[in-house]
Amino acid sequence: MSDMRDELRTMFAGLTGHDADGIWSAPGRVNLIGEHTDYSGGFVLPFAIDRRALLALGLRDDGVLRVASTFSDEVFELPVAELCAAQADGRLGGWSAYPLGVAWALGEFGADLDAVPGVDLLIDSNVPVGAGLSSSAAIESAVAIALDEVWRLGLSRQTLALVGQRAENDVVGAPTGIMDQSASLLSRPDAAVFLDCLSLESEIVPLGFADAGLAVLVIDTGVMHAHSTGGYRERRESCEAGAAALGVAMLREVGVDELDRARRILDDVTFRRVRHVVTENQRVLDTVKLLRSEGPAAIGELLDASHRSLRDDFEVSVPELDLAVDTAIGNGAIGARMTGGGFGGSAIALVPVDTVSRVQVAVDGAFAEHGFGAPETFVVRPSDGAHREP
Ligand code: GAF
Repeated sequence: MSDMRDELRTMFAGLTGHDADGIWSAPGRVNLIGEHTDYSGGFVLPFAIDRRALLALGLRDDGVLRVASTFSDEVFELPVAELCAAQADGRLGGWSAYPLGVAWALGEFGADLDAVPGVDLLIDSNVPVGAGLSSSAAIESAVAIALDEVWRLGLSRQTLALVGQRAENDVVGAPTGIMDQSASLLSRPDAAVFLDCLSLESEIVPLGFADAGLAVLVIDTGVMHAHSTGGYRERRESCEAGAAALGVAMLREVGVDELDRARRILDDVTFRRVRHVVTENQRVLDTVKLLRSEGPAAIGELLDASHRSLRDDFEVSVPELDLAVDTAIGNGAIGARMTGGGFGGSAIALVPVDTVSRVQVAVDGAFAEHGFGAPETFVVRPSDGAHREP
């Protein structure tokens, strides 16, 4: 991380002719459990990973917002005061939709975009893109905390998560929930964020993986996913339709004991979507309880059950994710599941530390045998949320 910071500082000075006023960073995340529950007001349990977006910022005195990155040659520039007009005419496109979308959304949450100073932003990231590890939320969250500080807005972390979500929903055009930005902004080292997506209350739940001799292995299938199109939106609509048919505002209000009634009222597909959300909410509560009472070695079966529910009821898994999960479990993982929105992306496996290599080799072999592209596998550590770097 300190190497990345030094390189970013040097590049920033080369690009702008002056030193950065500060460096901020925000992590990607994996979701331990609680998938496709956030937009139904449910429970989630993600944690930040040790892969981060990094942002160098310098104040300007001409009111202009200029964004560059280490991963694209495109540089975007416009007066801060023009953000609203640019958003209205659909000019905030490409990768700049993330940082500029956040700057615009801060205006929606009270920033006076006619009065705040201009800034130069240079963004770097080592969160893999399209892997279901929230590379976009990492960028949004880094921009959100940096601008909140230099524009002296004093917004809470939870409000900044809503700002990132607004950018994602209204500027990027992905109808996502609040989980990813919350994980990036609220996480603490060696812990998960237990978030109630209805009240937005959150608790930090210690994970204790290292003490239990466990590691979390990410298996990035290499199958790219996007949430602005297709399946994600459809699943969300099914949940909303299910809630309406059951006479509630959000599926969060439906308990496991109401599933028999739901089965009688709903068509088969909608019922299965609803059953996933309702049982997944319960699995999050059970996971938190087990983590607190028995520790992480006890949660394996809940992770496996979550995956089966996402595969069979919610139908957001793909063959590569199923193979990753089955192979990990067959080679010593105590639990495994897809993580994130699905339709590609990554699985996670909770693995005894001394079994990590065996699982990696087995997953590589299984993918080759099935003719799938080689996956990327790496261990992640539960890490700190967004912060200003020293
Ligand atoms: C994506 C979305 F961005 C989240 O809001 C969440 O819905 C997740 O998919 C599924 O749990 O990461």
